[in-house]
Amino acid sequence: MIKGITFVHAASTPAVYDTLHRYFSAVGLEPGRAWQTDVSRGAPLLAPVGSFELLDGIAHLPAEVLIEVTAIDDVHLAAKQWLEQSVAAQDLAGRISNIAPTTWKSFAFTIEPVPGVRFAFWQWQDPLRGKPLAIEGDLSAAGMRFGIVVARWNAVITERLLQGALDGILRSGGNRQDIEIVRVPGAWEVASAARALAETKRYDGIITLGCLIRGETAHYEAIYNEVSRGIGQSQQETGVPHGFGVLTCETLEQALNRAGIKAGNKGFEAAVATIEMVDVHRRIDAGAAAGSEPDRRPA
Ligand code: DLZ
Repeated sequence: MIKGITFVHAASTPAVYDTLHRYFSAVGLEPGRAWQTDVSRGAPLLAPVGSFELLDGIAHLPAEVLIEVTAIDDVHLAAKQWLEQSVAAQDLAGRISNIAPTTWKSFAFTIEPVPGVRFAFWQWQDPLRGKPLAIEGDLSAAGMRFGIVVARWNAVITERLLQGALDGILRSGGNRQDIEIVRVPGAWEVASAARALAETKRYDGIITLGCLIRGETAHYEAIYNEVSRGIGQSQQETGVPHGFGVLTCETLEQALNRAGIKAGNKGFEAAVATIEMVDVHRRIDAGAAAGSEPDRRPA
């Protein structure tokens, strides 16, 4: 399964690297996790959506890296101001173009933050073209804090769910120090601990993990109903997203299958759903705070 694509640019000198890094941060690309070895370093810069596109039959491209924007006038102004502050006046000529129509029903301008390294920013002419229709969360857990509640009952299963949840968070860019694990006796106690964690407001999302096996659990229905009701209620009343990773199975074999043996790992799935919901909440909140439509993705 393809997860992503990276367009890399090897800076010609350390100074060029630093300049480009400052430039891209200034125009709003989100810094990813930078890395450094004795001989090299890298600084990922993230955009909400990206693609690598093969082209044929195009006579002229403004640049090899095209960055789609909204409010191109503002971006142009910001880029111009950045250049004026960063480059000596006598070296400014030709470093930024005016906004002009392209061959693909758009407007674009180009900028060379470093001489010879050119980028184009562009925007569709038709403001409704590609209008995003749906709010959708990212699966990046970077900077998110999580509380995980895991039941000890049926530990052979729930420990696997926990490993799956940790795997989901860490592989999505989360940090170990941002994860609090709380162990409780059984599924019955999961909702109460989840609520206690959520009420502290120290966590962006809560992940609940447990395992009820019908054949081995007296009052299975009663326990299950209460667990799911309690977790749902905690989520609704605290406003903190709760991932639901409490298995309800007929047999131990079925539970094992859902804990990573055959049918995926429900702990992983609960963690990933929680990450997505934290981001969905953030996007909705950001839209409400700005008094405008939230950031949306093409449906
Ligand atoms: C008592 C009990 C039973 C019979 N079965 C399960 C189960 O399958 N899964 C689970 O997580 N917990 C079980 N428990 C324990 C209760 O959830 C609870 O921890 C105890 O009743 C103590 O309150």
